[in-house]
Amino acid sequence: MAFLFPRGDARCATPSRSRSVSFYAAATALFLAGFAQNAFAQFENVQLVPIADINTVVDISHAGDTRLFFTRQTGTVRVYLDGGLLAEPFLDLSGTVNTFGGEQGLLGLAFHPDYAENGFFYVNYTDSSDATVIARYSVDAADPNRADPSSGVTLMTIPQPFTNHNGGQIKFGPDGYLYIGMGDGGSGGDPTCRAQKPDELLGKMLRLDVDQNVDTPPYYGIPADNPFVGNQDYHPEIWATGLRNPWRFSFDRETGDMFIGDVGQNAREEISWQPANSAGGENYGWDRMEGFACFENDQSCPMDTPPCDDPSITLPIIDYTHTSNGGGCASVTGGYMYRGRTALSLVGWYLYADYCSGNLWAARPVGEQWQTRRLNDGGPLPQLSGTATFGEDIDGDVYIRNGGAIYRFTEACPYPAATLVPYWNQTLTSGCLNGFVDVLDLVAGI
Ligand SMILES: [Ca+2]
Ligand SMILES: [Ca+2]
Repeated sequence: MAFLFPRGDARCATPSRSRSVSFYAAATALFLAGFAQNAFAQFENVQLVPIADINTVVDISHAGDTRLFFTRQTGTVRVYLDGGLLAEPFLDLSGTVNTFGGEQGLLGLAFHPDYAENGFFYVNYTDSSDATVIARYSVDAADPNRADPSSGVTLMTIPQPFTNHNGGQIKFGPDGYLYIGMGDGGSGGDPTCRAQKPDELLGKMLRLDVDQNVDTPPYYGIPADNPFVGNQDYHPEIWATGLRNPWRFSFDRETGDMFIGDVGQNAREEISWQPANSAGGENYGWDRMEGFACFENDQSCPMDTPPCDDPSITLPIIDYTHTSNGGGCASVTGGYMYRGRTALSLVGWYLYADYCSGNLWAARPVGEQWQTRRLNDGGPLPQLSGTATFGEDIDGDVYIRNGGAIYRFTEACPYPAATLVPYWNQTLTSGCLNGFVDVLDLVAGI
């Protein structure tokens, strides 16, 4: 390290202080270089910490405060507060939802961006006629941990020809509009090409303005800039087309970009992506395409449906084959672009999983491509099971349902300062911010 010391430098009015500053600045720079080089390459300290035992959870959401809301497919919403589950459900729709089919039930929950003021939240469920229902409820005026069960109003009822492929996620985008992920109506291979038909709400991403008609049916309006407004062939609610069964979509809380996990047929599972400045109208390809591959030339599709690989089709950013996933059952579960604080080496990586295999991946853009990495192919995380959903809290920390429990992504932090001393000028193998701060403190304090 001798080169770091400005010995004999006559220009230094206070050599000792100058030496000290130079030395530690250089040391810090060396440390930062090592940190920057490996912060995104090393996940071995990432952990999944269980926070609650609760089964059948298919959605995890927050209401703009520190509570988490666990939506159970069987019809109830439970509140997670101060490290525990409240005994009484926030909402109980178990007498309303139909859960006979494996993909039916209470599937989605979204709180209005102004929930603290208006108390509105929205649910997506399948009813006794197998239809998808989008409904609005209000919080109990006297109890913030209970909904008013009599407050429900229905925005949309969308018939479903089969019991599978109901989509189910609803989320408010950064634009304040409510997005609804609709599956293609089910069976297999989209038998009547619903996902490509402009007069079908199935197989689409929908976008509603719930601040129109607040007090009168249908309790929503059409955003003026929805892409097909004025086109008589299309339902005006349609934002994007060509989805098979969007099982969990999300918005990057930093950029506003949208990620859609779209469940495939027999060969490929995919993640689609939409930039925050999208004007809508994307065609995600189903059922001309399954992921990056051609699927079928369904003659029941409209005449102007683009062929496989047509430039007008928006290809996914990621797909994986069922074979690579272990064969047999495969079903992607879309997650979140990680922007949290408890597992900092994951920041900037999009998390997703496969429900069947329990495989878990992180992905990030590298140039025009997306680099993907398994997080549980021998480490750092265990093989999962029943990964039905991810969720994000008010701070951006990310959760996952694994079987009958909810887990938080975290990292083994902080390192004891003594552990870091031998490595202060070497490459660290963790992106742990607490460790990082400890070392800076350590360096500054020498
Ligand atoms: Ca078809
Ligand atoms: Ca697609």
